[in-house]
Amino acid sequence: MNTPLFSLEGRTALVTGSSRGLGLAIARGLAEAGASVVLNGVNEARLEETAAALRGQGVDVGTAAFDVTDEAAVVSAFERLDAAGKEIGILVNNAGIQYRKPIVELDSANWQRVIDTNLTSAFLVSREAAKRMLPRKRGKVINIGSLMSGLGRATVAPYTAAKGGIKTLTQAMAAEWAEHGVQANAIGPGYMLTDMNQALIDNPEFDSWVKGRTPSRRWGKPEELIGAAVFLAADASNYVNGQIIYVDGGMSAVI
Ligand code: GCO
Ligand code: CA
Repeated sequence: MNTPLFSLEGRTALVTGSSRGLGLAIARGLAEAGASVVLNGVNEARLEETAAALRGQGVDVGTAAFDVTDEAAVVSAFERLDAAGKEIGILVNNAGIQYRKPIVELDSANWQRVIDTNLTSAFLVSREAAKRMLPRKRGKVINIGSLMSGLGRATVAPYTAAKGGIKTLTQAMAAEWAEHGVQANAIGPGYMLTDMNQALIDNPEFDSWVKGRTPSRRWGKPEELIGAAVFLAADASNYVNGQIIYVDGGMSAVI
């Protein structure tokens, strides 16, 4: 096979949590590189709205509404994709939530909810995807980590624990799947301009902390993740396994 290094032509990509935010930007970017994209979210109406808007712009998209934390729902979503003849060759585990509370005020239900949505979901969805990729000897799993995959910050303990887990889960996936031609890697976004971060963006103190600590002196734009996503989804990264690529304006490079 002689595919151009960065082309995703002929590949189908599933991006979890892609009705908005980073997932939507990544989905659009993968489609621009040639992939047929399957959007995912729990809110079916919002998902269809996003899909319709993208189709209006000529983007090749389908949808698969399911809850990434619900094991039975994940399993049956993949069975429906099989029945529809959709072979997921690229999986982006992007779905995530935030819940900010100091540890001593944090209840276990919210701890668990953040761990389930940001970490267990990547295990569940990747397991179903990999069962299908491994026999084909080809596939790409891209987990969305965070600066918090390697660092802590006050008030986001469950998110930090989940994103740290994403980094080492990615390494575990690489350990098991690389020999079968399936690459698992992660992207670690820095502080990005998303709805999830709106409260932080609107807080002048936090905003100047981010700009002061980030060598690029600004927040990242969701579309700035596309380059890393396309690289990790394409043949260009076929010997890259278990890595996390930080796209953070340099924040993780400095103290
Ligand atoms: C928050 C979090 C994140 C950050 C991210 C940076 O409080 O919401 O810190 O959303 O943007 O962890 O990588
Ligand atoms: Ca195409």
